Amino acid sequence: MRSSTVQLITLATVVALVACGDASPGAASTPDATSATPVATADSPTSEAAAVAIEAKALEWHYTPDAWTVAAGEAFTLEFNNAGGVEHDWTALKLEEDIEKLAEFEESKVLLEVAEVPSHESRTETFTIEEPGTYQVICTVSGHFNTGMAGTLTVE
Ligand SMILES: [Cu+2]
Repeated sequence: MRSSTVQLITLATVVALVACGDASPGAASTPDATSATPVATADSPTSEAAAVAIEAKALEWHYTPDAWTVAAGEAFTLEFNNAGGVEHDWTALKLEEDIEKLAEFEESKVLLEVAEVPSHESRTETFTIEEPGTYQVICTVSGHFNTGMAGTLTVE
């Protein structure tokens, strides 16, 4: 008698555990999935929109536009489109390294560049600038800066 009672209790416990085990995942996953889905959907567009794109078009002898603004410490892509008839580049100089004429230019002053883009070609590159400030942008091809091929990149 005693042993069969123990067996019944044990069996009942196992059935209860199995029943709980079956019920728990179903009961728990349904509300979790419902509440988690909107959160994940809201997060995804925000993180994907982080890369900022700016454009620069080169003509003789200027950039269009000739002023750009990006956020400090955040990656941005620059699409540089040479719509002109000769080679151009887009070179941002380091802070405090602004020049007045091309003769003052040295490679050591270059912060970043999209170099040597042939006529009617485009380049897209991704950069990140950590330090806020106003950076001078110039075309380093001989004679171009002196005829006004320059712009301003603001990092804020
Ligand atoms: Cu140029």
